[in-house]
Amino acid sequence: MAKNTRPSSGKPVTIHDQKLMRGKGGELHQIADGDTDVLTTAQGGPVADDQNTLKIGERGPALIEDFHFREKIFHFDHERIPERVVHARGYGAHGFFETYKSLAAYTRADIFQRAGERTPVFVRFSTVAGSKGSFDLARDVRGFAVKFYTQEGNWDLVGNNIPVFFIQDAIKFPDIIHAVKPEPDRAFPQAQSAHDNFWDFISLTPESMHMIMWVMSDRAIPRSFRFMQGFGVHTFRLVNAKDESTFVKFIWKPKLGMQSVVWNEAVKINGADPDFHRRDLWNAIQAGDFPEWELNLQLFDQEFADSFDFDVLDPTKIIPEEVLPPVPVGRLVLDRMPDNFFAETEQVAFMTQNVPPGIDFSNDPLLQGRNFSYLDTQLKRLGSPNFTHIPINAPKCPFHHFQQDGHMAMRNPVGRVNYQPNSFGEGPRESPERGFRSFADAEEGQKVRLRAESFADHYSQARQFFNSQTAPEQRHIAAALTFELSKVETVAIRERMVAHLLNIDEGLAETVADKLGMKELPRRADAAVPPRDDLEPSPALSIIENGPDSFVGRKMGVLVSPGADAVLLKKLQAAIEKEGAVMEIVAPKVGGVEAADGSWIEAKHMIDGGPSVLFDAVALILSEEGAERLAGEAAARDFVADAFAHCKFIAFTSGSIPLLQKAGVDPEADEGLIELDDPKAVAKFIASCRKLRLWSREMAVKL
Ligand code: HDE
Repeated sequence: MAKNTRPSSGKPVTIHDQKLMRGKGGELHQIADGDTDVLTTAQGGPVADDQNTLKIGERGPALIEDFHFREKIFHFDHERIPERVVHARGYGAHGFFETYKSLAAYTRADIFQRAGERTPVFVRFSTVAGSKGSFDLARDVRGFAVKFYTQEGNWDLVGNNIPVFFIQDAIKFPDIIHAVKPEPDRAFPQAQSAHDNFWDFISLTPESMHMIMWVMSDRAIPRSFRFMQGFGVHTFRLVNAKDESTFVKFIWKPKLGMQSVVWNEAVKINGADPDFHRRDLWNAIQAGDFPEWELNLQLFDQEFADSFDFDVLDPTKIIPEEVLPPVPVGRLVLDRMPDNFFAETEQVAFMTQNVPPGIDFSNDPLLQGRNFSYLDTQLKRLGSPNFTHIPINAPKCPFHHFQQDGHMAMRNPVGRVNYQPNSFGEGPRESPERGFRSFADAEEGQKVRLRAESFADHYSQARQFFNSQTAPEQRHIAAALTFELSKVETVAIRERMVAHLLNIDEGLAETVADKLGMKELPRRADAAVPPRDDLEPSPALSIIENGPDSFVGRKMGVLVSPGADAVLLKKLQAAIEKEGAVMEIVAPKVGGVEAADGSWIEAKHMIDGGPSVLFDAVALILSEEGAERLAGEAAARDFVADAFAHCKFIAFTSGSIPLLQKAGVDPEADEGLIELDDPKAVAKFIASCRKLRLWSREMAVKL
């Protein structure tokens, strides 16, 4: 029956066999048989009408017999799986790991035997506290989980961008996570640690103080995944063919160097582009700028471990790089986005217990607990013990076992024999030579629930971390603590926190107490062992000290107006591209502007949609008339004022001065403002941008 109907957009069309296609303007039009595949049900049956439910008469009730409708809605109703209980918001990419040289002396793991060998990997970055739909720039730890598809099975290095953790024993994990997540009665705040429950727990848990210093530092607001370090956190073991063990800590170092944003910027990015980190990774990989990290190992033996006051099994401690220099052993390159987010990034199942022969666990009580949790959680999320049948989780090496059946079994073993030993000579057999052998460490003792004395020092490394930061970084830590504690309503919690800070740095404690408006300092918290004040600062812990001195991989936002200087713009663009950076144009209208020479400048953003927080540096290429007009727009004034307040480098044409002035920025305020008045100025500007931020401005803007 032919019928007149009105699709959601476009003109009414007459639909016969429902072969419709959306045109460029969004309109639906009929297409001939053979142009595309025929739509089918999941059972493969061709579908004749996907627009109308089966009814009795045009205006009548729907029929339960409509199997296509029922299948479609049934499937839709079941599209969601439980989000991860932690690290729910994440973003993944494919790539490879390339081994630099054989590590056979330390490990028999196949992945580390041959120089130049490439192993496929899947990496998922994440935040911890927020739900799946939360924003990217939360102040939070970032997950850095790597699945290596090795020739001896999957190895999952499930790490974070911070090398220590809040707690020393896995039994406290539900508590810390309950405390940081939205409070259970009111269901807020989302993706924030700035609330009473979190700080209540922390203030009662001195072992978290080292981690707190990291989480309050700029590490917790990274510029993007591409500019973060990653850490395995725990001490692991490498075991060689002679069954000799070496302790190891894993560190990922980004080739582009580290970079973070400032808090005021993070808050604004979350509004302007909640997917800022996702988009950054997507854009970089799609543009062929493949992000890269080097895997570094800190290798040590028992004697070296015994030389410290702290325990290398304690995940709240680091071994400073200056004490034990990390050795680069390979590189990780991410070069392909998943074809489908759900199938790959959402369904990927990382598990700390996935280790190949030659890599083994230590007794770190957090790691031991994780080895239970990760398998358990996959069953809840993916709903079947056959989650390894999902392609993203399946090994890429040959595998043979007798596991069978269960929900969604797709790879049941074939043949008669599904057990061993068997006398039919069929099926796989264990291999004492090739198989995983646990390192035969000698263990004995009483069954106890005790925390070792060697885990008792909670403050010394927190102090060392703080002392290793540059002045701006220390200011950021103080500001973050003040902000977070200002959101805590219970005064006693604020005081307990300041009491802990007194054991870390008195100046820090005093600043925070003062900014919180405390009338007097609380009594210093009791420490289980006296904090040490003789630990050497570790410059490797500072982001700023280890700046890249390069603008490679960064993004420049250029604000243009009608009458802009197109020649200058081209010169700037060439210099940015030569530097290996990206330029995006912001204009009053997204359609672009006409330049002074009559050429057309295409824009990527309109000014309201392209605030300067999305860029690492900005340039204003405005005609005087254009600048005067933009000076009347709040979004344009914010563009300039924010770039200045966030200590970014700003280049400008003389015509742009009216906008600078209206935004409250003196064009001669400091060396971070560079007038593009002569041909050499472009090169000078790019050279300045390599410093990324002009931190000396920060005190003047009092952000
Ligand atoms: Fe996790 N963690 N975790 N964690 N973790 C999970 O596993 C857990 C810890 C980390 O992108 C869960 O598949 C316990 C430290 C990352 O899919 C769960 C303890 C470190 C990811 C789990 C910890 C991590 C997770 C939730 C305390 C850094 C995301 C979903 C002993 C070294 C992986 C899932 C991805 C995810 C348990 C502590 C890193 C519930 C019990 C320390 C990067 O199994």
